[in-house]
Amino acid sequence: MQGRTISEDVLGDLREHDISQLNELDFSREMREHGYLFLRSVISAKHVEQARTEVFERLHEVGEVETPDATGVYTGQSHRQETVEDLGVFWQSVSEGSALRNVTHGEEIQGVMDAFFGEHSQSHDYLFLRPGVPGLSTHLHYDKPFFARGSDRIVTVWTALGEIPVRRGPLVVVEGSQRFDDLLDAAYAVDYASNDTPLVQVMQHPEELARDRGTRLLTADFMPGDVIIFSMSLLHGSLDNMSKSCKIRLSSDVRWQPASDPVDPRYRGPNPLGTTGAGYAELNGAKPLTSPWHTR
Ligand SMILES: O=C(O)CCC(=O)C(=O)O
Repeated sequence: MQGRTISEDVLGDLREHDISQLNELDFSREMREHGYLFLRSVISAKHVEQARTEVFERLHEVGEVETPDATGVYTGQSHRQETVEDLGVFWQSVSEGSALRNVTHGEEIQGVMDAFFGEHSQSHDYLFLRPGVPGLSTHLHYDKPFFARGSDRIVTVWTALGEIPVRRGPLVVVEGSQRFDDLLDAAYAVDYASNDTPLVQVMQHPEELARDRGTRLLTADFMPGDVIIFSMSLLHGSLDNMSKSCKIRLSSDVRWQPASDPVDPRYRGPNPLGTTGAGYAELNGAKPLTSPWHTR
């Protein structure tokens, strides 16, 4: 993680449930005690394959993946800057592909989220699609208060768009971090209205943080269509993508909330503004893919 091997003693497995157990789960207890709910096989493998193919076809057009299919092998180069007129418009069109939306906003996830909230739920239209190239990872951070301006019942839904074994840099959560009041207070104190770029990431190395707080970093070998629903108050990030075959790790994350709560208008509508007002152009995915240690 962030270039360092994590010792086995601070790594743990996410508690997992199968989608068939949905009706027996006590969602509020799971969220209170663990801050997340990890569900296997929420989205059918066929739908995930269709979404992967759709995304990687678009990345193939701009020279970033080797083949126009679901494989997702990074070429080590990009012609995106020269090929597309507007990077934000390009990324919005990739993020709004119908097969992708069928996974991230379709009936399968809608049913799970309605059950989770015990009432009709709705999602942000704005979608974070993350093609993680080898060598890259996401630093630890809380999603609160970033997305919590509309509803305080909002959660993140993170979906594995393909196999994401531990070597390929899946999501990591810090066990018990929904009770780290000092870090949560610091996250709340971030001034998003300021002109300075706010520091939302926790810069201490994840292994040291886990040791200092007597806790563990939890992850899993994710399979296509596995979903983790987590609280805005759970510290999370990802492992580094260490794929030797240059496979891109593809995932999405979208915020969901009860439909009866107000929705933050920045993330809704046909052309959502996003956090800064730049729409899809503000996302990391909108930048041409580059890897710090591409070796092919
Ligand atoms: O997938 C990742 O690397 C990070 C995901 C994340 O930060 C989120 O879902 O809020």
